[in-house]
Amino acid sequence: MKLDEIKISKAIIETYKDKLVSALDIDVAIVGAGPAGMVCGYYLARNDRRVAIFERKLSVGGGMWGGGIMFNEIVVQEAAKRILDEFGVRTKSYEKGYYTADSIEAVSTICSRTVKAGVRIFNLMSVEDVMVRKNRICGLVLNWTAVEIAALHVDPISMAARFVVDATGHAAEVARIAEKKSGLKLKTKTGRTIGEGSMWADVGEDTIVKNSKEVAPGLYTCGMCANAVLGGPRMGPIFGGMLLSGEKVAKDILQRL
Ligand code: 48F
Repeated sequence: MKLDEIKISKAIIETYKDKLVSALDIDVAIVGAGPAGMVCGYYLARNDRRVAIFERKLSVGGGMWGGGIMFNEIVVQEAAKRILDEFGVRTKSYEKGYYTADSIEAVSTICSRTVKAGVRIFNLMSVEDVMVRKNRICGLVLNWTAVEIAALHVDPISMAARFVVDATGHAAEVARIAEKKSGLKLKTKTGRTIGEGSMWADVGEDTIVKNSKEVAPGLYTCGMCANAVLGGPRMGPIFGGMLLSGEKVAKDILQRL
């Protein structure tokens, strides 16, 4: 059989078009395919919810690939090891309560299991705005990252979701957009994003799970974003809190769907 370039092109365009159209009205839209966003999506999809993740970059994985200072190993604590076990990421015991994992294995395995659970991940797409109806976040406004980088004057498209999860890491981009543009008061001490504090792994890891919650009607914080929005220390290359946060947000949303 001779291969036909036009057929190859049509196959990509038509299949992608169907995938994108089917993600325009779903249960949960997650912004950011870092570890927290992917784990959150995995648990939702495992429970048959319709989930999509929109990721700005070409690659998924956020800050996990680089371990600490580009030494590609991550650390997880006892409380979160069971999540890596569930995904099939191999760990090594370092000292009592401290486990390491190869960050390349961790990202690739979490991503693979997340996609196979049914989550559609759209890379190269940036979230530039939210949709708000009746004082509730109910969707996202999307554009190609290439458009964003080139600062082209090209209008975005919109999608609807019953819940939106901000898993954009330190930047807390969706919560900041909501704060600036939606007129909604965030459920924080000040009604606004508080910002993250200096490194303190022990407190940060604990706080992040508590801070993973609904911060405006329809909008949840997840992963590092939770401490950036509600206030809490950063924690560096220990990733248990990210995994536990993703799991918690998924559980909370499942109770409401
Ligand atoms: O930063 P990231 O890995 O967030 P996380 O899952 O994990 C945090 C850790 O990596 C690390 C840490 C551990 O102690 O503190 O920083 O909370 O992943 C966030 C992803 O969101 C994407 C970004 O490219 C990254 O892959 N992202 C950020 N803003 C947008 C976005 C946006 N507006 N639209 C789409 N994707």
